Amino acid sequence: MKFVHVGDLHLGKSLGDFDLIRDQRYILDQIIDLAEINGADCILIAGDIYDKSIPSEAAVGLFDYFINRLAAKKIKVFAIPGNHDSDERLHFGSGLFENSHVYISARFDGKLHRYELKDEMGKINIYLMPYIKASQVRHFYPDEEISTYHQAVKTVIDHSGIDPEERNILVAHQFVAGGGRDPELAGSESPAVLHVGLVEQIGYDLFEMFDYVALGHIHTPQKVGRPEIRYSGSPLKYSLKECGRDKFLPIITTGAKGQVDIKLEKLKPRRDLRHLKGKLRQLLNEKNLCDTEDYIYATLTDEDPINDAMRIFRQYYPHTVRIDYDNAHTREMGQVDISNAAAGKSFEEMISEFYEMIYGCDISEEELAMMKEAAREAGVDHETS
Ligand SMILES: [Mn+2]
Repeated sequence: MKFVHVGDLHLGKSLGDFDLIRDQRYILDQIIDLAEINGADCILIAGDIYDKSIPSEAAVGLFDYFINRLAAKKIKVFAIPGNHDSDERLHFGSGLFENSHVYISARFDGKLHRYELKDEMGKINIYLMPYIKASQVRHFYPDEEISTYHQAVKTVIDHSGIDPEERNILVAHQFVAGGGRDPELAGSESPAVLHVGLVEQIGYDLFEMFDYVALGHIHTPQKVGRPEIRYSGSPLKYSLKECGRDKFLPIITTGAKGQVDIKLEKLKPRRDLRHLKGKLRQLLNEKNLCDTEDYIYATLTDEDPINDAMRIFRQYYPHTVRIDYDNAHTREMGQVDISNAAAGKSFEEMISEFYEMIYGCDISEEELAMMKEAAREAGVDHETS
């Protein structure tokens, strides 16, 4: 049987000022084409279907378009929500969709939902694990020892009656680490993922009984521990840090138990995201002006800030997302060690020093009072720090 694996679609997302909905439609069409060319029977969608828990009309319309096209081509859909999705909203209509072989397991009810498929070699089980938090699992298993995400996921797997002798596939949206190494982040995952990663970390050894694990959550395509446990990565570059890194669609072919072949098809975006670095004059030089329709992140090395740089740049590269500088001034700023900047300092000291560093003069009483008020509103407890 053949599967394609996607995740972290983040439908409705934008990049700087640019709405990506047309780029997303373009890449979904390409995914459908590749699925068809490769003779895929199913698509596994590993969460973060939408960028927001209340998705835009355009985002909902696009997902509707996607699953309709897949259903029309008789490609079965297996989908779960990620941490960006609303379980309840994604649950809507899912009972009816099953008539069209669109299986969305959106609500966590303590066990993995299992869907059974058949091919010439017998049955193959697809298990769907919606994004879960340890607290949700504790609710269903009050007597189990669950203090980590690893224990939470282990508890759910242990209670799902999985036969390790059968062919099993899992779709999940969690932070899985392999062989003592953290997965490589793309920078566009939500801040919660970046900071809570260690707490949420699940060892890949929990997935031994699965022939393939289709993961979502991390936006950089990569395997975790073994080739059959894999993050497809997001289909588009959603962070400026991803310039120069390609995106792939894994095509998975299953044979007998334990036999899995994985091929990676490169995805080609409607507009790439490129990083340009140099002096403004050089970057706008005619011979550099290729693929001007791409999304551009430019780092200018001019020593003096250029008035209206964005407006000038967009005349040549209309989809410039961001401009920053790398020159003597920014390097000097960069040498300030911010990791220790807050150590042992009061909020007032920290803000005053920062102000002086940026503006080269003392902060006024009035400005300091405003900063304190802003910190209080933001819930920063500066009395104790
Ligand atoms: Mn995501």
